[in-house]
Amino acid sequence: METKALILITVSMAMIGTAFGTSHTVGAPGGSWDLQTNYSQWASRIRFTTGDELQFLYPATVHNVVEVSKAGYDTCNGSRPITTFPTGDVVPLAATGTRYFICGVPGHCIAGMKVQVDVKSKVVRTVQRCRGTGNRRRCQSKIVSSSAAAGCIGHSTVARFSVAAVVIGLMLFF
Ligand SMILES: [Cu+2]
Repeated sequence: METKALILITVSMAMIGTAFGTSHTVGAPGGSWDLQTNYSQWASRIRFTTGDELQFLYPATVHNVVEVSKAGYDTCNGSRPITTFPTGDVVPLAATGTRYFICGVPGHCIAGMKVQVDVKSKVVRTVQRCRGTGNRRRCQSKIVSSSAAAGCIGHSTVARFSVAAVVIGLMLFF
């Protein structure tokens, strides 16, 4: 019964971990979607994973957001947009791959209003930490995404714990 509950908790936590991504405000902190921010520097500090979203904050009278191809990004040409975002823009990063965004207002992309985002797949794994031995053994499962620090527990330890958990689970079920 306890094991069933534990497995249920682990599975639901894994699902929650995958469902909720991070919202990245473009240029933040210190900047937004403007003519001052260095976006290659901004993007280089962030690991974008599937399920995340981009939020572009800007006055709609001054700027806009146009998603373009790599060619459109390189040449600052927004004439054949993939998607145009007129205002208040939240862009979900659903799939892996590179996405390119520029400001479509003449002169702004050339001046630096362009951002390239590499979306990686989100790898979620479970880390189990145990304390004590025998009847006093208490274990705690924790979901960590691949972007988070692994801490002091190595991959092989994690794998061994997972195998042990599955074996114990099967023994109790059958
Ligand atoms: Cu602009």
